[in-house]
Amino acid sequence: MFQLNIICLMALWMVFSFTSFSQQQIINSGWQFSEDKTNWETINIPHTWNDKDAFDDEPGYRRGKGYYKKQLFLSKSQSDNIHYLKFNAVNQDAKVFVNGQEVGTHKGGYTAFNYNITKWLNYDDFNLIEVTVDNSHDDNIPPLNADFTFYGGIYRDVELISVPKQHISLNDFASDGFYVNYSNVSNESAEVDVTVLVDNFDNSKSTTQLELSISYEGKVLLTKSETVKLNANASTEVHIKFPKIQDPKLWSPESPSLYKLQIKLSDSNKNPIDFREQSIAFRWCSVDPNTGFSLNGKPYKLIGVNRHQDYESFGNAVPLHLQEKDIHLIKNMGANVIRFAHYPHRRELYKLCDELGILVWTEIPIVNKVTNTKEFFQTSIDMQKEHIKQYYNYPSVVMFGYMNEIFLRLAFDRNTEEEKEDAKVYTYELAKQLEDLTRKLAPNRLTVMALHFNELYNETKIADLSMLIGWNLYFGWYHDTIEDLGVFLDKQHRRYPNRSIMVSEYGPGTDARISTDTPKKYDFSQEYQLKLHSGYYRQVKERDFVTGMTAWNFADFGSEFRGDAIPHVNQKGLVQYNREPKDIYYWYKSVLDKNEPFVHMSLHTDATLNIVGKNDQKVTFFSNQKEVELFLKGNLLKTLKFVEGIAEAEIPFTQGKNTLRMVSNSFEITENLDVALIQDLSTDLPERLGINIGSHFNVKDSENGITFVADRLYSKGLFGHIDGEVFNINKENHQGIPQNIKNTNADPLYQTMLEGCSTYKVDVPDGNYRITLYFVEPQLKSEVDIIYNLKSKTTSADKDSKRVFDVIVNDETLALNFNMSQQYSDKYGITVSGLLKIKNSEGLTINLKPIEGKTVISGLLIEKL
Ligand code: GCB
Repeated sequence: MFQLNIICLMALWMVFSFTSFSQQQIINSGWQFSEDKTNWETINIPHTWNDKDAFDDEPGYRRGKGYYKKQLFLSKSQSDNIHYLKFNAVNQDAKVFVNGQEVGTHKGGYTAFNYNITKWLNYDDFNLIEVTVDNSHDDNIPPLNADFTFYGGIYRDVELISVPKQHISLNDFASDGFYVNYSNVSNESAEVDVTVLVDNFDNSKSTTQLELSISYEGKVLLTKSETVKLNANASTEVHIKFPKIQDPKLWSPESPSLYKLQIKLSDSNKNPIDFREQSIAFRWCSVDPNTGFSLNGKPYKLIGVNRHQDYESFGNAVPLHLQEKDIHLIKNMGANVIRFAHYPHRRELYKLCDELGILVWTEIPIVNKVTNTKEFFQTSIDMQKEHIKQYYNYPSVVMFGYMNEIFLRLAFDRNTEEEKEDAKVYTYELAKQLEDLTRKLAPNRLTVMALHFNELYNETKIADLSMLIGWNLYFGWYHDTIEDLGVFLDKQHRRYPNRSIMVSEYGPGTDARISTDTPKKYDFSQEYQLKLHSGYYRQVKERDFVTGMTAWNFADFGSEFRGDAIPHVNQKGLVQYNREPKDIYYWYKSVLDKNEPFVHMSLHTDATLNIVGKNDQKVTFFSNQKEVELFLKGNLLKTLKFVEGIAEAEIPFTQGKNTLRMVSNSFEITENLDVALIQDLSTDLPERLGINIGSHFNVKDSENGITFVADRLYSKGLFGHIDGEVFNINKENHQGIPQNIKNTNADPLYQTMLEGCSTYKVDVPDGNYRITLYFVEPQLKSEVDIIYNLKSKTTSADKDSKRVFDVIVNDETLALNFNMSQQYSDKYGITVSGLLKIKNSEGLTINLKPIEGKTVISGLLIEKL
């Protein structure tokens, strides 16, 4: 479908006249795409070719070339104009052709660029636009290496901008051609000046008129106009200073007061020819090594999130409205800051942060390592110039960054000592150049850099360059304990009393399907996520010198090499990849959001709640209220009293339907739960019972429509293992094996398992059943190098050891000489099923008889027939 979006930049002032006025068309529709220039498909932009292959069972994703083309009609009436083609982001190398002529190449996948294509155009005719995009690894383009997927494609809007010969410049690193500066901002008054770049593409001199105005809530407060004489074929810089604004309404997350700046350019006959509009705001901020961040003169703890831009099933080609929803979700959670990691995100989102009141840290993607070449340095410098100039005018932006964990690879790669020493020197050199550039181009912003847990940053003094240091800290996840965070922060503060620091990343991987009464490190449970986040929050709040914290990450995101509970996805999100909140989102809302009274029960009600071997179930509630009354089946059970957003209750559920009601002054919420009390299987066996063998957590399996309950030691009347040990790659890790299990989405069910188990018993009553056993061979054929695992090296079991065993259920043989590594491909999720008649009250006994090596088993499903 052909769709042409025409945005007139100044509908308001546009009068019917023959003077041409600048026009911006978004030309996203009806492009052709091909991976080989032979087979073409019609697509719309935003587009990526990696939305599927970065998530399939095959390791890796296509990094190479993609070809795009589109025909563009221009009428003769436009032949006097200057035409720019603007790409808002193409990952990561783009070569652009117009009518077969190369017009330019751009390196870097996260900033905008444009080309003046006028001289290649034909009028009253179609023009062929072609773009060759390449997302192959390139040593001269950052990021070289990072924990996120580098989806290839034209994934942000493409625009055709047509302007008269005199216009507000489009030539300064694809910025808007003007820069707003503030000075002497206080409660009493504020000053604004604006630099406007005006270009003249005529061969003769020209006179234009610039009119600027500032308004608030529709009322014009100040205007300024200036006659601008332009030389032939030249660019002119105009500085316009407004008189002082008295009693400015200050901007803050609590009260994001915005003023409007309008810039109108007219020709010598006073016909408007170009226009810009920008929200502006008055605020000032600073950091102090002892008292942290302050906003408008008052200490202000930054608490918020990092955000990646990709989204389930879209890769990085995400419709704008979904991205804007993210920013609303973040605001509604009560966050006051976003770190747009690890690259600039869509500009519309920064505008939304201006409007909603969210402070912003923005950065370019120089991540994990640097290449010591002129080209890499130049690309990095150009990228930071584009970044600052394109994002300069957003008042929400308080921090400009340029590097993340830049010594990560240095700490892990097996380089010689000499190479390591070299890398320290050239990395520092690039950091210094970028720091100087940022201070020069963005003098009123804070400079910032994020570091990983390593002494290298202190030793090289790179940590002394920026005004604020963000530590990315994973205590209680990749290493040590949650409480070690405070110890580390105190030590850094003691050692470097002049540095301002914040916790720029933290958080555990969490799968919304996993829950447990006994959360353990690295088990991906929602309960461990709560433990870690609330522990960090408390420790940061206790320390005035800590500027703030930004959770890693707002949402789950694609990272192709990962083997988390959802393979290829980094699951540290507060919300899932499709933005469904995890419990932790509600916990943050309970401590941060003062606006919207709510309560959330952290029980996952979309399946039956299984309660095994006990009467009561502990349930956690989150609320931003002090108290909430909890009713069970109409009777008041307890008044929940919330401390740091949390209250707990032991609930005496009964078999079948249970109705819970939560009542406060501002709401009344009813939840209906279907409960299966499993206390004696002879009477309580559900139609289908799933057991997550070898694990302390329950895991929801949406394909089977049931929750596999945690394993236990056998006790009469119930189920459990008689012997065997939980299989883990190391003592600290409770995930089982950190690999993608092929041919299934129930990865966590397979990833955890029991090793060396010979007997497993389930005391089911007599009857006919279908029994399904779940297996995977845990030995690593290919070792995954998870470098973010800073301390604990993956200790794989002996790669050559064989594992062969018989599987016998009661007296029936389900598998003889079961040898998974011989019969199946690596990390294949295997099920073995059989029909069984259980009689004479014998119950179900699974015998695993080792022939070679130790047995393993991951799960069991019993279905009544
Ligand atoms: C980090 C990185 C981030 C990773 C994160 C993690 O420190 O800055 O890019 O995704 O750790 O999840 O390990």
